[in-house]
Amino acid sequence: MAEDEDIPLTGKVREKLVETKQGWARDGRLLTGTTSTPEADRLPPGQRLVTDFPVLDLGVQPDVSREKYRLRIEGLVAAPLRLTLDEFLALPQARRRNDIHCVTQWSRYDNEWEGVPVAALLALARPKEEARFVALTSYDGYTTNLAIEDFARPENLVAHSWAGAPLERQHGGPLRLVVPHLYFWKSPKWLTRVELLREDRPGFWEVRGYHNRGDPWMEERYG
Ligand SMILES: Nc1nc2c(c(=O)[nH]1)N[C@H]1C(S)=C(S)[C@@H](COP(=O)(O)O)O[C@H]1N2
Ligand SMILES: [Mo]
Repeated sequence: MAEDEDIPLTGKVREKLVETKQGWARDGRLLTGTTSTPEADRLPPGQRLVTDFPVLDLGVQPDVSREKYRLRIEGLVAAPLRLTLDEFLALPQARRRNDIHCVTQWSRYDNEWEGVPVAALLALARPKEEARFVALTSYDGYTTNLAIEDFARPENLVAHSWAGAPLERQHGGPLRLVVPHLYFWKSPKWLTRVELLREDRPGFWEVRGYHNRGDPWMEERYG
């Protein structure tokens, strides 16, 4: 870990909201007990479609200056990266369109993202063979974790735009991860650090009762 910039959870976290969601996890709320596949059902079990774009976070939307923003890829990599926003934007850009599924039951179809594929970032950083997991940290102190296979999927982007415009701060701008095959809590907003690890390191919601992987079609809401 790079201790110089460890990011604490900011003090104004909406404790009530966290307690409520943690309670739902404890009680297994929202579970339908059915499973499906993306091929069979575009909408995962227990989800309902929305057309607006809800905002969910811990209550703090960090305002990091564009000059100070860094995206770091470190840990078990041959070539650690520490990109400024300008350096990030100078990398080859890609577009993806996908659906997002939040564990609190809303899904939103056809989101258009632009950014840099995770696979391209990993090709630059060159993970060591023993790297099995990633721990992701954001500027609000939020953390989440992924197996490297889930992180490296070709559809995943570190996105800076949504629907043709710069990603709004409330949705994670300037940079957020988008991992559309898992519940949206696995897509951190204001992403700043990707740490490649040998051992898994559960993040904010994962230690509060959420599932470690979060496949919406398997209804992996809670652990
Ligand atoms: N940094 C950060 N990223 C986060 C969160 C958060 O609290 N902080 N919440 C997660 C959750 S639970 C969801 S559903 C989505 C919501 O993204 P949105 O606000 O753009 O809809 O962001 C995820 N990424
Ligand atoms: Mo969520």
